[in-house]
Amino acid sequence: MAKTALITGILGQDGPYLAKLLLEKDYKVYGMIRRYAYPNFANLDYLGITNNIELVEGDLADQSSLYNLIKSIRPDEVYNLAAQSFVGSSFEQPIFTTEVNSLGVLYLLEAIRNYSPKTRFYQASTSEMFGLSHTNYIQDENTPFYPRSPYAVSKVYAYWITVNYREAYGLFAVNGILFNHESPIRGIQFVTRKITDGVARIKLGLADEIRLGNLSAKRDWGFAGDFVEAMYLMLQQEKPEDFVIGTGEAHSVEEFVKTAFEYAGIKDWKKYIKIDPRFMRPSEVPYLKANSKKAEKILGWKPKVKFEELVQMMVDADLARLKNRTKK
Ligand code: NAP
Ligand code: F7E
Repeated sequence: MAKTALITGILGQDGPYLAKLLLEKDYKVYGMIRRYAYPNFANLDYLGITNNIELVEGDLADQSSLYNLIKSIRPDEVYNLAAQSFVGSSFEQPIFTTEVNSLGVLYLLEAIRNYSPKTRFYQASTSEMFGLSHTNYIQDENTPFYPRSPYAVSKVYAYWITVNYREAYGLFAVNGILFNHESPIRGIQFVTRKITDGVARIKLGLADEIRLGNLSAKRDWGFAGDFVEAMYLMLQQEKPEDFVIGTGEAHSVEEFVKTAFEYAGIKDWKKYIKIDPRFMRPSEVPYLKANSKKAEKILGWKPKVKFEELVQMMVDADLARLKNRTKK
């Protein structure tokens, strides 16, 4: 019998990549979407899988919708990818962020505990939980958390409630502590996509600047398509365990900007960058770099796409998307 999986956050970046992977493995995939007047299927369309997913309605802020879904589907696996995932907005909307990212996870775990305790559960945890915790400037599963935003704090709660339901009730519930991962379908407000979209617009004569905040922050940027394989592998293990997933390389925002402009053939890139205080954060995470040795050893997981290749893939996709536009 084909396995069934319920993916929350199916319209975001990771949902479509994970769904594609599971469909290739013959899963029946349910994708949870919120109630919207105009849902946006662009990311599922981009990967050509919109018609292969059974869309079901639910909201992480609505406990009853989650109970009903778990009760009726009783999936083999739940991948909880839904979140208010933008760190910047979490300073503007801390309560909403916490309701969705923290309580939403508890609602899902309670639904599984009560109605489908054999369901395996994946929680989308994040390197943001490490924040200022710079043990040796590289973070692994034993690095203490020091969250620096309402988003990161909300995810620390979600991390521990997942661990607690595993230990208290014996659920197969795990945390993937994923470092930044990007792709051509990355949300446009995240810095990588904002840069590649901006570079493509400048190259095509559609814009003349990119406004950015802190250029010195360093991140461990990988490719979303590689990272969803790790999510899948975590739920196929004999034992439920948490894993750090990243590339082991850190680059600054400035390096990302320079690489993207140079790839597009623009050398004097500095003149197109304007520093705008609106994009600075009240408390910043300056440096993140993953040690994924545990994942390599136990899951056999390693990233395939390197930093330069990722930047190029994203610039190419934005150039292709924008090439027929004209300046307004
Ligand atoms: P994303 O593109 O922002 O997608 C998140 C999805 O969650 C969106 O499609 C959104 O739905 C949905 N959502 C938000 N609030 C919801 C609610 N109340 N009920 C149901 N759905 C809701 O995020 P992503 O980059 O794919 O990341 C996936 C997950 O991994 C997130 O939990 C994120 O926090 C975490 N994470 C991401 C990274 C990364 O670098 N990408 C790294 C570590 C962890 P709408 O489309 O309806 O708005
Ligand atoms: O910022 C700096 C910004 O918003 C990266 C989410 O997926 O990954 C993501 O969170 C860095 C920060 O990602 C701008 O201050 C400079 O230092 O692309 P970002 P993030 O905050 O790292 C983690 C792992 C998640 O879990 C999150 O869900 O870039 N930066 N100038 C800027 N950032 C943005 N967005 N916009 C700027 O103009």
